[in-house]
Amino acid sequence: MKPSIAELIPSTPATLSNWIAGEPVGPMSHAYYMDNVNPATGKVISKIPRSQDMDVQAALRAAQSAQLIWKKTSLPERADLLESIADAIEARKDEFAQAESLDTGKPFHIAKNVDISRAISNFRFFTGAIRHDETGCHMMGDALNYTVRKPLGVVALITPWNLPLYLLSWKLAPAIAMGNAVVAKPSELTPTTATLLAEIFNEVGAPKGLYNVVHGRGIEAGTALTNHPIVKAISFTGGTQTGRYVAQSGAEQFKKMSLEMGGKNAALVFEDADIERTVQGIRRASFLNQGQICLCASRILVQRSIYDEFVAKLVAAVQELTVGDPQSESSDLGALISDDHQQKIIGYVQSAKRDGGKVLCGGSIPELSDEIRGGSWFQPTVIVDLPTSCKISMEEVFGPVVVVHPFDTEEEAIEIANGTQYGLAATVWTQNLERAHRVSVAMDTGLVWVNTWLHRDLRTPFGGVKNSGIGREGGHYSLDFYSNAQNICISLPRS
Ligand code: TXE
Repeated sequence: MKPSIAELIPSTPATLSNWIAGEPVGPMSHAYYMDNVNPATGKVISKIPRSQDMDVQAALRAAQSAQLIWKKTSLPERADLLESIADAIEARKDEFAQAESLDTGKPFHIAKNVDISRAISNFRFFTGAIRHDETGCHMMGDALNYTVRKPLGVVALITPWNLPLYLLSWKLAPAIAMGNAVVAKPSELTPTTATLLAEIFNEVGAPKGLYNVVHGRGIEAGTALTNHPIVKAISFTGGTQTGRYVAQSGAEQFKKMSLEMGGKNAALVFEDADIERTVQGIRRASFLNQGQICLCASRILVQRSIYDEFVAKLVAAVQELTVGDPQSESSDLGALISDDHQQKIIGYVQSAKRDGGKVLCGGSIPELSDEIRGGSWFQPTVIVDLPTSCKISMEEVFGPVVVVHPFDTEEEAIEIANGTQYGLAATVWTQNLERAHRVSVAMDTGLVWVNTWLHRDLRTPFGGVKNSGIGREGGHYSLDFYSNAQNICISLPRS
């Protein structure tokens, strides 16, 4: 039988280490440890190092030494290592899923079937990508050009709390596949799976220092990393304001940068959509992971002729969602990441009410059992009757809250959808193929899904425009980002 959440919380919090050169090490300024809280219960589950400049420098030096060896390995050798990492995570899948669920408050079954499954797929995908990759070759009449991809050196991976291992592995697998060594700075709110992964690297015999982990606050450990000249590229996923700081510090030294930031994603529902399928699709797009995915739909735009019917069906479907114990298979939603985040979401719902919004379901903290009452919870919430320009419709809430707005024409829907500072993803719900294409290309976003959401082929370009980000990752876009392309031109004089 699965243990209860109370049984999983240690009576004395464990102490997590940084991982530098293949060894677990504490912070050099011994005194500083930070609490890692289980957001479902509010209890401290571990203590993490509050790393500073010196810790980051040690990790960077370890990465630099490892990279000198690693860059000499062949692509098939790297592919073998990636594959063995995927196998080793798979062998400890439940352990990883439990750690992710405890750190984030998300249901265990979602951590296992979404987060950890995808982390394994990321390593497997880039195994295949480098085994089958081709680079360019351009023939001239009297010369041959060919392109080689060269490693960058040491890269910094800064990752958020919403999909901790999923997003870290999305960056880490192509980074090492291309011959780089890595220093990772996971979110201070979700440090555990990045740490477990360091054990896996040792288990499979990776060079010591290929993957280093430095825990701590963004403003300390994060900036020490982004400012350091050893770091040749930064891949960051997180909030837009943080991305701005990261970009500023990286720009000074012309580091390569991939920034994946916030979103305020619109779902455009046309009167010719398959309503049942659309309701199910939008419910998933809005509330998976408690709405804490940068791709989640948070503004639902519905054509007026079907507005009342659609809203009624959406609300009924949302009311069927179960919020509760992350250990239970029947929980659809778990806890939010923290009390601070819960307060931020409550603030947005209050602002919506002040702007005249009507809360049709949710809008408050759910009733919960004693075991989890101390956590950071919020009900899935649907709000209507708001102007499209109000605060909650323009800013990223990053929680289980959606607003629904009616529209009359296609042009109006496009204008509302594109009317924010963000441009990450959109979904279009229609059975008219021409409209699907016409509206999709009109979206100022990096990604559009038609009649689906989070349907991912890992070869495709992933990233946003406007304040949602710069750069693309996925397939050869990742291989390009984590390497420098070099063209070699060989003269072939005509005899
Ligand atoms: O993320 P931060 P936060 C959005 C979401 C959320 C908001 C803030 O709206 O409410 O961002 O979340 C590290 N230099 N997203 O504050 O701060 C930090 O330690 C270098 C969207 O939790 O952006 C962590 O490892 N690094 C999002 C990482 O950056 C710094 C996912 C992300 O943290 C740093 C998460 C600095 N100055 C939040 N400051 C998405 N796009 O999926 C912080 N960090």
